[in-house]
Amino acid sequence: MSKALDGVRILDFTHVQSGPTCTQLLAWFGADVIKVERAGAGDITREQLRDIPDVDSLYFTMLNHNKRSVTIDTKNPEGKLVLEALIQKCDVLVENFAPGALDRMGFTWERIQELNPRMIVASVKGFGPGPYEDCKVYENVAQCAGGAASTTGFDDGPPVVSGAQIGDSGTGLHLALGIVTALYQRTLTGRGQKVLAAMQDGVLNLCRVKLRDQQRLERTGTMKEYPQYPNGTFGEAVPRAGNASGGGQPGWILKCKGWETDPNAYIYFITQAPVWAKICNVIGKEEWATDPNYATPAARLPHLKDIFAEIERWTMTKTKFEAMQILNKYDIPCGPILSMKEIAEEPSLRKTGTIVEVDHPTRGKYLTVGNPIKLSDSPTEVKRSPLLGEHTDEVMTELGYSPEQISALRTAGAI
Ligand code: CAO
Repeated sequence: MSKALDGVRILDFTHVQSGPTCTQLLAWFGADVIKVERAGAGDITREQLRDIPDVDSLYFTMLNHNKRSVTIDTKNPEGKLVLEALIQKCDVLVENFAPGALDRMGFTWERIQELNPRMIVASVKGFGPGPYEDCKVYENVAQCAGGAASTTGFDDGPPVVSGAQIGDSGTGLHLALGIVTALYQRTLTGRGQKVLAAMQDGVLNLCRVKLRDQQRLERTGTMKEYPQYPNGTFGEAVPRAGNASGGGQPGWILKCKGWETDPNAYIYFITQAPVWAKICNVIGKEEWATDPNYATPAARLPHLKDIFAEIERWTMTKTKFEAMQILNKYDIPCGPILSMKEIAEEPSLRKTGTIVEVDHPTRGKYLTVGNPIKLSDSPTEVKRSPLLGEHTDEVMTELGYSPEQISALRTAGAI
């Protein structure tokens, strides 16, 4: 079966996490992704957080599936010529170097356009144009600068960063969308263009509802679905809302049976208005369904803390899975807090290809997250990440270099 991005060639100049998540997605959709790495070392993540000595780390292998690896010294004059040949042959150049690094290498937008006017140049940077544009940025810096940290955590504690890599993987997703959109526009214009996804912007886009709340707060001085209402105080900026749902249906994380010893024996419980009567029946508080203090969403808002405490008395008598089963029978929205161990062992996720077991020549078998986006006409087959420089000769041959030329470039340290 064909793949959605068959025939698209990507010059993948990415490293660490944000850029590689983007190019991995494009590879899963069928693009030929040629990862250019520095000879001898490669992407720094190959050696970071290693669990097996001298073997590519899970950090690297889980972000670089379905790619080919070539090693080129792009600061070597002959290496630069090889890179020029690649630029002429590829459709997209994706990079997430520190600001200015590509220019310092001699590959400005103007130079790339000279070499290939159809080339799309896609970049992840920490910040867009402005006071911080020259700064290097990692995941948590973006979470802090994009509004996620100030709005995550509990009111009486410090800002908290999320385990979800919204700064890196989130921006990689944004960039991938920008790239396929630019490819589509190129079919009409014949021209390439620059695509920029700044990590601060990507995080802020995912925190859109918090900018909504900032404006609500400024207009009304309060937000009734926040745990600060009615007894706490609101300041000038959107506060941390603990586990409140952030939408119109109040929710909270509640203890389940076994919470004393299992840190994940919890369930997210949503008191969705249409099923309020059913919630009252399940927890044995039938009278709340008609009591004017509890019967309507507006009446419940000042009592949310007490309501969740009462519901928790019920959830603590059930495991999170028992509670999930019972509540779902009544269409009551809820979600068990799943540990990574439980997710890794979940058979349905294996069946859909969301969790995949991959074999690797030096590491052996390991688990990875497969393509979360499923296309019916472009199925994803997850292939192991490349060894450093594994495809240098293959790609050089495709570029038209003879074995003698390849050998000479190798001797010169260009590849
Ligand atoms: N051959 C020769 N040189 C190479 C090369 C190659 N194949 N590939 C890269 N290089 C050089 C670059 O030219 C650059 O050199 P100069 O600094 O002399 O211009 C250097 O290697 C790479 O630099 P870098 O500054 O990008 O790398 P770093 O480890 O110092 O910084 C990071 C890492 C992530 C902070 C920075 O790249 C960055 O801010 N990127 C943009 C934001 C981003 O993507 N952050 C997410 C990272 S994941 O948490």
